[in-house]
Amino acid sequence: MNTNVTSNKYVNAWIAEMAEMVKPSDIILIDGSEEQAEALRKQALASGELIKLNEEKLPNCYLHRTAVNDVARVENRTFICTRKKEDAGNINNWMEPKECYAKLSKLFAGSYKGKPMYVIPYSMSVVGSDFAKYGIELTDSIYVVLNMLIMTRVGKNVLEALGDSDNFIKGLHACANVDEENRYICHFPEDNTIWSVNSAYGGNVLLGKKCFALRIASYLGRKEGWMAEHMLILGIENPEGEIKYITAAFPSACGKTNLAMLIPPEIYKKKGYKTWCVGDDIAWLRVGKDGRLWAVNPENGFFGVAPGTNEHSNPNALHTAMRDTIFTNVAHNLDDNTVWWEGLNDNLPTNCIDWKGNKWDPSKYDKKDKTTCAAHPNSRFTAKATNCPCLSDKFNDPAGVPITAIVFGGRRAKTAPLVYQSRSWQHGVFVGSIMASETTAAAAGAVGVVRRDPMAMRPFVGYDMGDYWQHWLDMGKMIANPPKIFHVNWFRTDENGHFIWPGFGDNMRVIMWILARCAGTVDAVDTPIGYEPRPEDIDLTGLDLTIDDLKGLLNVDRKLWLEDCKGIREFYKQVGDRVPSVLYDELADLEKRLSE
Ligand code: OXD
Ligand code: MN
Repeated sequence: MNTNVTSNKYVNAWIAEMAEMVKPSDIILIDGSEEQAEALRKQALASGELIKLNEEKLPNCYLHRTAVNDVARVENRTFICTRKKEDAGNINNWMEPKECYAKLSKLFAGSYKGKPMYVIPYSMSVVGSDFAKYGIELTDSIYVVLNMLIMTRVGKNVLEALGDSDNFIKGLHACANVDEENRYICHFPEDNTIWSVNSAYGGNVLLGKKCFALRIASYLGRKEGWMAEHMLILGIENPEGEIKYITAAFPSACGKTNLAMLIPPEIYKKKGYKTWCVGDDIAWLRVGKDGRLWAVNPENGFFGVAPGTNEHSNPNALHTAMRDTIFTNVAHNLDDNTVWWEGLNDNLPTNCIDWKGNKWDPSKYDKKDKTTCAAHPNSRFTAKATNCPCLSDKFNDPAGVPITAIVFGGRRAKTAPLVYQSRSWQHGVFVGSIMASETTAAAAGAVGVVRRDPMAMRPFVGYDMGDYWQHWLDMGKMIANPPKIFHVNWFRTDENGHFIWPGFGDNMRVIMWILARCAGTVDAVDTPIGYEPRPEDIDLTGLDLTIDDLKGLLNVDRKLWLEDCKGIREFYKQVGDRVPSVLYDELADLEKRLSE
């Protein structure tokens, strides 16, 4: 078998070594051409791996179903394998690298038997740009190849840009038996290596995304003086044509994709405001020569959650996914060979196959019982960024976009107000470090379980969390003109457990205050937790909300906050002895202000 499929000796030697272990029938280089992609799609259709959807209604769209035991990221089986345990930190799972390689080698051994090895050269960010980092993923799955072709920039030009360098991320993936008990997603940041075995679900196997662009990249960012963050990037254009960009970090399932593609409410649309999506999940950030922080979205597509996406919540995402898309684990509407998911519309399909591949009976569907869903709650669309109607024209700009504000957020029923501004970069880092989200019992009025998710990066930091916070603090010193840092919470509930704030496009009203603060054109109220808007400074025109409702949304309940501080202290202790002391100082200051 010819293992010399590239002209780079390091790449070829590594492919040969991996092929020796996984024993493929053949080795195929993915060149990024449409002809090759089309041939692979045909093959996947023939094997049943993909189902072709209605060409008129959903041109070039396909449906795929994963194994029923393989539908989401698996944090308990995700490992950071640094030589020293303390470098992975207390929040990550750790395995000693040699032990991990040995253990996984057994699972990989012979796992490609009868199948070719696909070699995917890909770039995160625009090929050749200052931000760009290259990876090669080896996989036995056509589904992975076709998803990577959408999610990253794939092709021979990546190999040309890599040249004869050994500076690339080596990703090895095998579906193997999709065995849950032997599923491992392992990262070796000191070796530029990712090994993923026994899964075929996107977040575990599209190695450019969470594995590389967040876990490995966060490690590289610390070493090289930049940042890899779990953030959307959004541009707001004012009637004069000036565009300000913000990034926002929310935990998974808190509406990042919706905010990234938001449509302005009428009051702003009429005035001529527009919004532009640069990214919906990941931002890489570097200090520019001008002393500002610049961001790119290193991805090339969206791997969005389908359920809940509809004409109201996110029309832009819906339109993006109407062509050239791979749907995973959604329902298959046999009447017109299209797709359906809970929350798409109220027309429950009567002739439909559910995500498990079984006939679905809509009369048995119970909204409160996820097991009766036609589409899996974590079903996805993999869609091209360039099909997004509101894609920013800076999407492919190698320089990225300058960031005016960084927004953190979570899902809190009572504690966090609608919005507040941090007092400084250091205080902003503190605000990010104490981020938390509650499990969604909120709808029933009960307060959910709080999960601390600093900077929305809990599952994605490729090293010790305390070191990560120190890196944020250090970056602040490198940025002459840093973005201002804010915190938002769209999810406050009333005494009946109903959301008070309308959310979705109306979140722009809050962003407008954030931008006004950054421009220095609006005052604020100094509260124990930070600066809050004066209620009259958030435009409520056209909303069914009063100034009193807004006062409620902005209220800081000192007792609840002091209680929360105890949880923060607990969490800091869990993170361990690398928590920067200035964050403890910030916590003490906060407690003092709350007690005054
Ligand atoms: C996530 C995702 O889980 O983006 O955060 O898929
Ligand atoms: Mn995400």
